[in-house]
Amino acid sequence: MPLVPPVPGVPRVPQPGVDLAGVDLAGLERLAVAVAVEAGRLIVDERPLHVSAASTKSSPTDVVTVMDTRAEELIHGRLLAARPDDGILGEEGADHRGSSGITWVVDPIDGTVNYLYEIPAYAVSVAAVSGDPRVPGAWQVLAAAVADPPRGRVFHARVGGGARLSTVDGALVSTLGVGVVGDLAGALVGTGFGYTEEKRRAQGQLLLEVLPLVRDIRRIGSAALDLCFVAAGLLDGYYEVGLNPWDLAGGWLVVTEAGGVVTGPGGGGPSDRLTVAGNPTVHAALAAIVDP
Ligand code: LIP
Repeated sequence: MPLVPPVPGVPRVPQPGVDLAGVDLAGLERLAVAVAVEAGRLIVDERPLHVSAASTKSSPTDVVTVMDTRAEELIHGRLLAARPDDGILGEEGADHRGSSGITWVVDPIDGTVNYLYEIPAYAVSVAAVSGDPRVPGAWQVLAAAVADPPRGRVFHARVGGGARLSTVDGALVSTLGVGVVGDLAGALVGTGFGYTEEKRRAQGQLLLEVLPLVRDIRRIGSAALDLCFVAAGLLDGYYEVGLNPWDLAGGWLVVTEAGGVVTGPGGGGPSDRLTVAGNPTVHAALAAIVDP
């Protein structure tokens, strides 16, 4: 018996062994929202006049700024002060295994290149998960927040609690629901690309398969926002190869709590090998192309 009742049409990653009965899901969501909003304020209000790439990671285009690091340090500190027994896995190096069975998966700035270029499409993603997010298919998101600092908004959700868009001051903007487009030819589809030549060649080949069959493609530059835009009906579908757990964790739950479907290879959990999202109809049609 799954710990969380299944929702028809929404594949659930096998439940890792955390008994949700004792978990304050609403409290986790509140904490995720508070920390994501505070980090969002930091990266906007304290942005140096000239942000530069402090260093690069997987390739010369995979940049990290001083603000990525500062935001992750803030998030790490706030979460462990509130919940010292939890684990943390962050894009900029936080990797702390806790004892509570809950791990926070954090992307301090998702859409770093957009942030570097002052393109207003970046997010702060903070998600509480059960299981081990380092192992594809062995974890599930319990509560999450994706702050959209340029717009002063935050997407948030908890298992069984629905998905919402609020202002950073806590006012509800809307309850989220995926779009109703019923066929791929009418679907606006988001995607993204990795940072290495080899990955991009493969991603380009896959795009050649998808592009002729959909309404249009949008490359927003933040997986967290892509997924939240699917939840809000601003995109009808999204797929990407090469995401890290921190890119996708927050948006994954926002989509499924908004009535959408998010899967990875073979219909399992989303992973670095593949993430596909959409309303159930668009998701199925898109997955048939990108996950034959
Ligand atoms: C980004 C992802 C995006 C992907 C970019 C990049 P980052 O994450 O959110 O979907 O297409 O290449 O990986 O590196 O800005 O945190």
